[in-house]
Amino acid sequence: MRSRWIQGGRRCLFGSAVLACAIALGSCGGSSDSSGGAPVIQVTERDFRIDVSPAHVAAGDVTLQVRNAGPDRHELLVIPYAGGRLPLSPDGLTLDETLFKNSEPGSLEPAQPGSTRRLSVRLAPGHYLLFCNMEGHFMAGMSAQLVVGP
Ligand SMILES: [Cu+2]
Repeated sequence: MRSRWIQGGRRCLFGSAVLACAIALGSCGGSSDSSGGAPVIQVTERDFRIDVSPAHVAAGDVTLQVRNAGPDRHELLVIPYAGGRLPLSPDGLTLDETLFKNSEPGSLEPAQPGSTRRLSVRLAPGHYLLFCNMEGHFMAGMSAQLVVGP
């Protein structure tokens, strides 16, 4: 399932395939944001996981459409991620946000279950981590990777 979405996202990057792809897959990441033409990535948060579709996108302006499927409140942070373990705060329940405060392309404050919000970010090529940093949520599994190509 996951590889099918990744393939679909890749096909959407090329010219005339965009329309066919959008029709075939509906919520394909190649579909354009009506306001600015940036590709839209569907991000679904729930207790306790995050799904990102597609998980690959071209560098540049990207719109994250973030749905909180609940049942808890969730926030979203986007940070560059080179892999490996991320440092915890002294409380032991969250990641230490002071370490990536200046490199964070974007974030959303906690939102109610059932809500859908949009976050516009400009992403350089690389790997990114999307996660919720409310107490215990990252450790419980609320993170997902997004790969941004050149
Ligand atoms: Cu959360």
